[in-house]
Amino acid sequence: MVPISVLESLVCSLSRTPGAAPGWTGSQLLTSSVAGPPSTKPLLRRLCSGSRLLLFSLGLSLLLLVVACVIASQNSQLRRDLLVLKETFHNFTVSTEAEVKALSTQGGSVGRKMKLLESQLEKQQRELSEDHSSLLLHMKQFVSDLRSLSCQMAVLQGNGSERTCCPINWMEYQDSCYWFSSSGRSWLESDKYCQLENAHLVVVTSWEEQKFVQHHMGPINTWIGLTDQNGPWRWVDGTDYEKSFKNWAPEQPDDWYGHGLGGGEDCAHFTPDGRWNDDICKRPYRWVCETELNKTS
Ligand SMILES: [Ca+2]
Ligand SMILES: [Ca+2]
Repeated sequence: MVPISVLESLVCSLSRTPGAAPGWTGSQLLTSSVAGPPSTKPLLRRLCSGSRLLLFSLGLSLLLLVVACVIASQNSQLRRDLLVLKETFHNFTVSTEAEVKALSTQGGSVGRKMKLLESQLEKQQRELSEDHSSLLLHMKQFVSDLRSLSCQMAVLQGNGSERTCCPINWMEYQDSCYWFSSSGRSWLESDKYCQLENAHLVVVTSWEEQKFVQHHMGPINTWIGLTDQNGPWRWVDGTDYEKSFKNWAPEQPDDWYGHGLGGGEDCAHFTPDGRWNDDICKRPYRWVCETELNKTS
């Protein structure tokens, strides 16, 4: 395929022959050739020159055709390469998405396992901490028992004239020793039990002592060493009732006769909320014994 502009330029080249004056047309050339013998040679030259140009233009056209074919071929190859590239990219994208999904799934699984391990670890740490606390408590108790035992030995060797430590299974608090019953007896039997232990029913003389006893007995009726069986209210160890700590429940003591069991109410006890009430002394309530340290027993 030869562009029209190329052909036009070829024709123009034909019209411009060597030796011809600028501005001559083809018809002038023909007229000049048929005019006489002197112009035969230039005409042949012109003809020869025209054939070369024609061959040249044909060759050029062929070359352009070849170039066009090569370009078309390369274009086709490029399109095929592009298609292959697109397909490869598509495959790559699909496989990458699949891998990302697989990684995400694996990541979730690993995260769940990590959380499980963390919770197990926390549980074990808690258990270990509880065991440690329990062990410390037992150690403290063991040391306390040992001290108490050695103290008891010293008391026995020295005829027990002075109490410097609490008996085994008694609890020490602010210069006193306490023993908490786990069964119920009447007030009189409870008082007798404590006396046999060289102690007395607990005498509560402060809010701290009230809370201590309450804490170790729990919410349950508990006899204390306060009675008005033989006159006015008195503490069993002689502590002044009028001047000392009190924690009566509202409208108590009321010496109530309404129970119909004979008599009123002459013995004091902790009610489940810790406040005091007077009740019939023969009720089987739990009790607490107390003995003071560093005191001749
Ligand atoms: Ca006391
Ligand atoms: Ca009462």
